[in-house]
Amino acid sequence: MSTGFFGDIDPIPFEGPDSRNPMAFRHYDPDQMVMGKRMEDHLRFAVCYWHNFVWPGTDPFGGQTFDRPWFPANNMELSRHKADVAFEMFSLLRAPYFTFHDFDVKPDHDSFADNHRDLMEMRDIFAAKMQATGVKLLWGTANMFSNRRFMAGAATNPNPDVFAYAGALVKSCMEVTHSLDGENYVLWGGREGYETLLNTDLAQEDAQMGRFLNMVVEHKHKIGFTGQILIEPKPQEPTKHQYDFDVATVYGFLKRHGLENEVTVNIEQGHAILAGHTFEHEIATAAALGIFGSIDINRNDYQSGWDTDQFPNSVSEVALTYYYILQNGGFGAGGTNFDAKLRRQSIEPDDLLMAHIGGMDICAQALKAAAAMIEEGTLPDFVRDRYAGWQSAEAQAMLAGERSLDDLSARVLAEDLQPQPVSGRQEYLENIVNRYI
Ligand code: XUL
Ligand code: CO
Repeated sequence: MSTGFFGDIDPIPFEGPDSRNPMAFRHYDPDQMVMGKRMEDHLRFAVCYWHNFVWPGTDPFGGQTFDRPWFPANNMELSRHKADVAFEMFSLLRAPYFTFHDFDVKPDHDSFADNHRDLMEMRDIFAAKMQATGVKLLWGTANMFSNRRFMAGAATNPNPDVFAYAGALVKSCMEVTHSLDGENYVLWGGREGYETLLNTDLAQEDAQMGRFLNMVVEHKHKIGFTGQILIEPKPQEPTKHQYDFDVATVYGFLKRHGLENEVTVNIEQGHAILAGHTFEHEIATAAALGIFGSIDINRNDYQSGWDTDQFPNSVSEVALTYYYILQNGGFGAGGTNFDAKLRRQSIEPDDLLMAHIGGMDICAQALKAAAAMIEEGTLPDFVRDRYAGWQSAEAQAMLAGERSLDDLSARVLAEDLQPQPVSGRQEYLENIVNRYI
């Protein structure tokens, strides 16, 4: 039954590239086969709860701009109405998945028991709506950064009682995720970081965060949750120095605490930009380290140094995103989550729909471009050929630890080795990419 929030509207149809209908997909055709797999199964789109149904349009200089019938959602009746509209939007967009924090879906209370009771009620409501609509849960997560109890961190808080509270909250949220057949559980280190070293013990906070994540993994196995545990890196904001700075930093943390085979990463484009990386750098790094998990596809503005969470709108950027994801075998349990929000002047209900339609179309177009690059083969072949020398017996012996610096020195002298530079052909390769955009 329609809530009426979006007016009288049908699920968004696919009309093809020539369509001028703003309420139609031009590239996202869920059933279209790409490299032997349905587009929907490649992209695994998820729509997030928080930016669409919770964020009121505030910025540092101004308050609410969105006028939603469920605001302020400080009671269960409004929260239930919010859920009705949320599932209506997921269905209209034909998005196979959604994502949420506990905090997004119910009123916030001081008492853990009150929060838990409301979360359980929403879990049951979600279960019924998921059954009715076929929408699935890509990941759940706990908000451990909005309430002031978490202002000095959750797992890394100097107060052990906050650590305990955070542990209890992750237990609830992971169990809810598990009972809704969620395919992943995310931990974004919202306030796991610091503002000033003058009040911070780095070694102590690292030990706390390592133990906390080990407890999360232990609990996952205890309850039989088979989804991925994902860490979402971000270099700063809200804290000045976030501990999960980027993929490489997270990998070091996982290694240090014995978790590199248990935890993978949810990489967000905007966070990569804040870290001074490209998105594809972060994806390729995670793939190389064996910890690629999932993505948040929202981008940042390149001029402003904060997290603007905009919908993707550049095919050339996103084509490289999917190129490296496809090269790594595609998503397993992960997917493409729109952790993206409207600009605060986009106040109409259909702005929410058009933002996602545009973002999904950009991703679909980018996926097709990436698949074409792989199928044509020049780019992957070039990289393979560039390293072909490493297939020789001598090179393999160097790599396998069978040679010392003395051995290398002896051979370089004996053979009078004078290696010759070879062109990296960057412009040629960039021209090939542009053929597919
Ligand atoms: C914050 C962010 C979060 C996580 C989930 O920058 O990206 O929304 O994705 O907590
Ligand atoms: Co995110």
